[in-house]
Amino acid sequence: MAIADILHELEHHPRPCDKEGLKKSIRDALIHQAGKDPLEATPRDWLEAVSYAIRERLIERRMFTQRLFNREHVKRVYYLSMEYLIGRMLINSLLNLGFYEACREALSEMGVDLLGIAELEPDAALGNGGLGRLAACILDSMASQCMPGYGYGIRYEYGMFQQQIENGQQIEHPDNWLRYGNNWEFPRPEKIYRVRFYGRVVTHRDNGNLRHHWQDCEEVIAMAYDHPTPGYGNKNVNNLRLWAAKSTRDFDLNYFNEGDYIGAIQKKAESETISMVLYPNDATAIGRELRLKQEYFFVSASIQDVLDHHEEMGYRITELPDKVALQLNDTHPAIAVAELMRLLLDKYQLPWMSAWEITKAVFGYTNHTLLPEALETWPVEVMERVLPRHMQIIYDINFHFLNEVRHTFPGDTEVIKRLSIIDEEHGRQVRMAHLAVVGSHKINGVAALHTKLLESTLFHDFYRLWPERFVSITNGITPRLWLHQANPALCALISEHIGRDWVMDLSQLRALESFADDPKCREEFRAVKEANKRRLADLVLERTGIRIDPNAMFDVQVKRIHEYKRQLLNILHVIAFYNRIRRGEAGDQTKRVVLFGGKAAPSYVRAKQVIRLINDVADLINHDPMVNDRLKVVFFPNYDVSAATVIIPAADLSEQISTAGMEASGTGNMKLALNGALTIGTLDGANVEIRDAVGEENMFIFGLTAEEVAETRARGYRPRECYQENAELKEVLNMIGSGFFTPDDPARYGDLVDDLLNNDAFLVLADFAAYVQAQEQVDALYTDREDWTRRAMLNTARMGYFSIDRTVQQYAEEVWGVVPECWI
Ligand code: 26W
Repeated sequence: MAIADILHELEHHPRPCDKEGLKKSIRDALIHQAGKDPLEATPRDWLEAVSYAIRERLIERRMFTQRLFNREHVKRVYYLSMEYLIGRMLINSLLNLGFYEACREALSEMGVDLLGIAELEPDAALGNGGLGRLAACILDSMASQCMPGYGYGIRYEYGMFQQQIENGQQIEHPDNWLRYGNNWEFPRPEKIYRVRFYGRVVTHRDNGNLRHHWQDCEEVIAMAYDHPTPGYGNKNVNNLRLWAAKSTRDFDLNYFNEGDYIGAIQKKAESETISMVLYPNDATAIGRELRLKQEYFFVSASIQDVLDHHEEMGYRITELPDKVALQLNDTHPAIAVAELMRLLLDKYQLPWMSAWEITKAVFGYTNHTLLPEALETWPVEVMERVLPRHMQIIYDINFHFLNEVRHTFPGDTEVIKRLSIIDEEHGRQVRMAHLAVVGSHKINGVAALHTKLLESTLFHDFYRLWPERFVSITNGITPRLWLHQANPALCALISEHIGRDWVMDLSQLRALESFADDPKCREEFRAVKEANKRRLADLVLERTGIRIDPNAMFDVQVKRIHEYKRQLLNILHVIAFYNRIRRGEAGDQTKRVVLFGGKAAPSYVRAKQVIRLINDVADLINHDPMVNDRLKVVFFPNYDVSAATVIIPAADLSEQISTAGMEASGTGNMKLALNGALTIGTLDGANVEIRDAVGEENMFIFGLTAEEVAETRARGYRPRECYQENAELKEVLNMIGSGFFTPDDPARYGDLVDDLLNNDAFLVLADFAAYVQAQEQVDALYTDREDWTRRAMLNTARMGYFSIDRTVQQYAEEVWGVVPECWI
């Protein structure tokens, strides 16, 4: 009876969401949670109080959502991802919940500025780049569309490092984001699972069946932290569950009893390092044992949690595929295939074939990269030592799989070698991508071109074997963050013309097309862009001390620093443009600000060198009186989600210039085009589909296609010929190589220039001439501000397809088989 009363109370008297209700909650939280006298409260205390007030409302709705899903016995999807690049929570939660205005006024009446305190919140930067941000956009979309979707990941104590630029060079600082605590999370000390490592497998026969016992292991406890994730414009609140590593009590007792007190404490600390830090590598596999332990740690806890819930709901284990879909965000969680098999075989004692059919039916695998150095493999020796039972299972999976291959391709021994989960050629390695493909019923690329390349190159043999498993699901971005939140001025303008429904149905933006021909609307659109540019100019001044002119064209390349993304090509053009200015050949009066932002992996020497080169070039150009503000170069330090929300709405030109065939999709390209930037880009990743959507005439496409890149390489590419043939390129490379930008250290970029002339693995020189030509077209168009604005508006109007909601609907229909379940 008492419980029923509580439920009744919760249902009929939830926390009020009007201004007065919020005010009371904030005041109470300030005093009773933060423990602060309002007379002495600092802005950070107010931030703490507001987040408490909001989370009370989030958790109530979370409970209703969960009860609804349980009552309706829905099928659920669990998204397994090592990374979630979320950013700040406060404004996003308020906007999604619809409390923004009420909260702003409530605070304002207490003398507090909402946007001011929101700035104090640290970014949750539990991801590297595209893959982690995609996971965060997918969570927002699942909640907004009432999908029974759950995120699982790791609660890293330290997220993506903070980048500082010192003397032009990147310095990394630890990201201690939990320093002031985290009010958005609910620790669940009772939600704990044991995760085992090492040990050995003992086999015995039981009624003729082989049984396996994994014993003498080291154990770590995974403890859950829940992060309620509100949908937009509904009452749905989903959950992101992140696991933190804690040492076990058994573990403590064993070691303490041996009398080695200090040693015991040390071991305890070691076991807790599993969730300590995010590896900051975005495109090179990390061969460290700790990384494998991170991967298994969160996968094991998540799958135990999923199966526990399945049992609690009273379902049979054979019903798993009717109730559960598990999505692998790249291969990082691919060990999940072996872990589920282990539980089905050793715990539930299912026969091999039923266990395998269940496993394949629940998993889907998304590939995010073709780069060979990013493909994860683990030495068999390491896998055997860290996860001995899983290694046995992988061998068994491989045995059954290769029999199927032999059946399909009789007598073809080469195909066996190529397809085997074990790579025998490079010192016996487990290929995690092969495990993921073999264990999944659907495999998807993240853009049309990327999927085509998966089918024709990386996974070609798998494609021949199982063409029906391959699907293409082009990435998307959440309009809630990347338009509604990041660009309030443009939102207001859009909604004035076409209403507000575009936030949940981005295809409605198409109705803006006709406004592009209206001079008054163009004027308004331009005014919005100019205001956003002023906002960015202020931030650039604050962060770098560089003054930029909001009337200049803002040319933006923001993304991780990687050779294939070719920030180098951009800076080569900057230098060529600078030379034209010096010679009085730069033609019209277009002013440009070229802004770079992005982090280099700490061990990626060449990427760090590129950052330094950009800063060296910037330093010289920005101080050359001859340039006289025609050109400014900015390296924006510590590019993160929060910086992106200011930079992207202010961009005129979006640089998407990767070597064709190497960028799986890109999502920054979508954010920039949606916010009315014109793209200069290669036909790579989703750029191809962006071209189809916005029209080739509203973009600047240049350079070799993926096919031409492959041909050029096959023919034997000789970059030095490009240098010999192009006087402008020659001048630029000579300047860098001879120390024009670094007179105190003229040899600094000698090796970089040598590498461009002799190797140039990313075809920078091959695309240089075409890129410079495309940039001339950019300059020419920018002088016609009316036509530029018209095309910018058409970009915004035609980007609806790239909503993450469309992406998630495709996953739901083509991979997961889940349907929305909404309460009002
Ligand atoms: C194991 C080390 C490691 C870590 C992360 C290797 C590879 C990765 C990711 C696959 C890198 C990544 O973020 N990939 C990006 O994923 C985005 C979302 O699908 C795409 O838009 C980008 O094109 C792709 O580079």
